[in-house]
Amino acid sequence: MEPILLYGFPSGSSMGLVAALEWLGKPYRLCRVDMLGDMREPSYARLNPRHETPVFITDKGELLTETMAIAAWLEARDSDRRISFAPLSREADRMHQLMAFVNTGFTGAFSPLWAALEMEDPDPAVQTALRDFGRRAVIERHDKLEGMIGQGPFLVGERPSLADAVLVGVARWLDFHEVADRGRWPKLSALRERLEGDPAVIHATKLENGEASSGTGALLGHMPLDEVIERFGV
Ligand SMILES: N[C@@H](CCC(=O)N[C@@H](CS)C(=O)NCC(=O)O)C(=O)O
Repeated sequence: MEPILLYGFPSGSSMGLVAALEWLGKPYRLCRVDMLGDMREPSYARLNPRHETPVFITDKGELLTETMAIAAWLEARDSDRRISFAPLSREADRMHQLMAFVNTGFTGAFSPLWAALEMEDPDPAVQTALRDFGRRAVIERHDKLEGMIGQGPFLVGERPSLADAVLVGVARWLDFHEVADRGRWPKLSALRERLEGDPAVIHATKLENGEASSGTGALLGHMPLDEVIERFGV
């Protein structure tokens, strides 16, 4: 069977993995998950007890969660090196380094901002403190990432890789939370612009928004969440 990626909307980090599947060019299926609704239902725990996206169903029908584990699965099967680099190469090391940075500190810096936004019965003082702490953390992590970006057009090498895929879904949260003008980080801003204009990212964003997009043809279609839970849930 073809692997299936469950990606979340609105504004999920998993949008970048959809783009990575397009760049990879091998047949895949998708399942679109409403993070504010279906993902919170008890039945979703059969796919991921932490109630998070992304979730991946491998070609053997096995469940795999965590962005870094899914990226590693794709990398191991990227025989044509479309989204990764030769094992043991300097580029592969650098790609792993950047992916780890983005998936940990960079992504985590937004947590207080999400917590402030999603508070059910907000205490204004706590909300303000969370926003302030979150803004400072996001700006600090952006400063650090700006310092890590080289002179090339993408995070590593001359074409988008898994590192760019892990970044692209998260980087837009800067604008969503109105933390700062993206132009404050010129290299990161140029990279984001390049990625946002990439056909695979445009395809992934359209799907996330509920619009039709066939992409390059590797996407074989969407599966309803109920069916995925029924067939692959534990
Ligand atoms: N460590 C996980 C984190 C995944 C994660 O936090 N996903 C977010 C969406 S981007 C989520 O599902 N959050 C739960 C929620 O929104 O309630 C990974 O890297 O895959």
